Amino acid sequence: MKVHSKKLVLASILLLVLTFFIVSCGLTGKKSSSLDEDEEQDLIVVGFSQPGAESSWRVALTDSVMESFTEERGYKLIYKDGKSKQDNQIKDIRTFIQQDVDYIVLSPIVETGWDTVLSEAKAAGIPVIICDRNVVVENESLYTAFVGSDFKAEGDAAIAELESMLSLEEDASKELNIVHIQGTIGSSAQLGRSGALERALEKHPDWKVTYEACGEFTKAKGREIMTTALEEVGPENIDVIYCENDEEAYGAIAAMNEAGVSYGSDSGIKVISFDAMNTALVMCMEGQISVEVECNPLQGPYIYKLISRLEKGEAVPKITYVKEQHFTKDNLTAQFIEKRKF
Ligand code: GYE
Repeated sequence: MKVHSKKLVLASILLLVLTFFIVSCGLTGKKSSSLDEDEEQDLIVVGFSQPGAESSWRVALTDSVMESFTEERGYKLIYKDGKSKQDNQIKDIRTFIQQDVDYIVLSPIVETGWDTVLSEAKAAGIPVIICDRNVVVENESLYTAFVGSDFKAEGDAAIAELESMLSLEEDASKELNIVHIQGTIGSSAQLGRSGALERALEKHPDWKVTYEACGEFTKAKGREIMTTALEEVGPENIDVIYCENDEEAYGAIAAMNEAGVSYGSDSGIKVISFDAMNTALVMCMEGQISVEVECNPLQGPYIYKLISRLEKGEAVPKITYVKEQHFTKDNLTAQFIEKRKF
């Protein structure tokens, strides 16, 4: 009997401890997970589709958007990198729709081919903000707003700077041979910047493009294209390199260094570039790059403002262009570059 009751007491204690353990575990587990869910439910979810990470400019855009949509401000940002393929971006948008995000922010790799997936987002009632590059769709109501650059204005600014530089030269009427390194074909950035050069060629019969290829906005491609251009047309037949972003300019400059070709504002080949990242601005200040047209990647705050307004039920402008300027070595100082964020 004695042994029996001892066993019984021990078993009951064990049971009690076990029950307590299970209940407390269950309780804390449930409590913390339901708290997380509550917190998560309060966050506004934004799906951000980037075309890739081809340039430091794009990394700056990603950072700017991420810094704007933080949990402290009540947002959850889901970031997706399309690895330089439109198909991947379309899949990423479909994933956002399945996840029932509150907003989609899309930086489209090219302008066309978005009608179907944007119709799906619209049918799901998810507002889409297009940023950086724009889209061309049959029905403008497929997206809520666009925030980004005026690429036509950027291209025109580059050409105007080049024209004014040439007008100061002694032999102002001489033929001008241009190497044109294009960005991703069909992207707004390429179309706007190439368009300005094309118009300039029509206006100046003595301007010629002696070599043209697509550099995909990367340094590696820029270098490859410039190496081939130097071999095929020769440095003596190149006066200007029109690079559609800084990465391509860095690549073209590397190719010229390798070949021992001189470049710069004062003598040699003139390099024209877009983005005006700080590294490139230093090169511009030092005279290695002749013209830098700014493309502002700090678009996060603009998108944040738009979404905040939409949250309040306010109307937003369909198009917002970010502020941009352009530079030559005459309007750059080290202090100015130091203060800049990109
Ligand atoms: O110039 C380039 C980037 O779309 C404005 O894409 C953007 C361009 C930018 O890769 O560096």
